[in-house]
Amino acid sequence: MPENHVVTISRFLIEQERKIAETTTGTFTSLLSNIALAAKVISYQVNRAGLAEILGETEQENFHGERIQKLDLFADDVMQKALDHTGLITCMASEENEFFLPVPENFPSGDYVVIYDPLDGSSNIDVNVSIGTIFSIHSKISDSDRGELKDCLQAGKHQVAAGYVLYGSSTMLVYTTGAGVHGFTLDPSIGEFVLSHKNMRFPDPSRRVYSINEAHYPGWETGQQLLVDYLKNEGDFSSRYIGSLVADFHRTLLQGGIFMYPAGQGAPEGKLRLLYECAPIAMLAEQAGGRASTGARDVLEIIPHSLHQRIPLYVGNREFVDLAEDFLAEEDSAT
Ligand code: AHM
Ligand code: MG
Repeated sequence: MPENHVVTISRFLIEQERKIAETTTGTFTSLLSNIALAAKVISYQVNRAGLAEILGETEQENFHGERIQKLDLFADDVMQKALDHTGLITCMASEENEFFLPVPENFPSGDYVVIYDPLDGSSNIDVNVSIGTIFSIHSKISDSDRGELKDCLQAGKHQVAAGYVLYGSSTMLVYTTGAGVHGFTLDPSIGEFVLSHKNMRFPDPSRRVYSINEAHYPGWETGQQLLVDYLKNEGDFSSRYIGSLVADFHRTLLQGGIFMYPAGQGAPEGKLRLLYECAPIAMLAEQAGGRASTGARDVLEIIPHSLHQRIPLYVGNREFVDLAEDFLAEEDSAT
């Protein structure tokens, strides 16, 4: 018999919160609901990007020296406005901003810190390839009413929640609060995120897929080169690479495998940002039975030294991440 009810994200959040806390305050539910609202607004604009003159670059450069895409700017603004007035957070940090953002004085302040990459994979916007939003939530640790830098610079293992929104053939919101990973698909007919993937886990690694930008092969350390040589020659792996972290990670989570963005020539620390990209993805991976490493240590253990710190990333099925570490360590000890 067909199910005659849908489980919306709001309902699921309330039920989850009830299970965890004896006296539920609804604070956390409200925070994630605001992020879900921002996701819907961004999704709508992403879907009509070709029609709405919102494709392409602005005249502005960000502090990384990159031309800001119009949709980047839009998504950043939507995230900020969805969160700043809620009274739930003390400050935010966005990949698009050099400094952290204290909640404006005209709004009440709360106990959480939200860190986000408003639109990851910007280079894919204009060619209609999947992009995403990534978020990470911490409890504040300073006494300051409007947050301090140290509230943002916490190790990933202290995240209280993390997730992403994938703007793909459908829009999905996937999150964890430390009790499994759950995925919701946006049903455009009712404008709600509906539970579609409960308790997501990396599958058995029978499907062996590696995901990496292999054009950087000549600039990699020998251990990294040997690892990829092994995966394709002896490991019997296939390869997939979209160039959008959210989409590449989502596929890896659903189908198994390993995603890698190593250090290399021109990117000695790797490309991906610890706070906005790697730490939230690492929490999701661990909650789904996998793991995330820099190639030498667990991503969730790293205490950030700065907001825009970059690290190498290896994430996916536990055994494949362990294997990558072995290759990199072997080469390290040989040199
Ligand atoms: P961005 O934050 O500027 O969009 O860059 C991050 C993106 C990731 O989504 C993706 O994994 C990576 O850059 C792809 O980089 P490359 O084009 O070097 O393969
Ligand atoms: Mg990014």
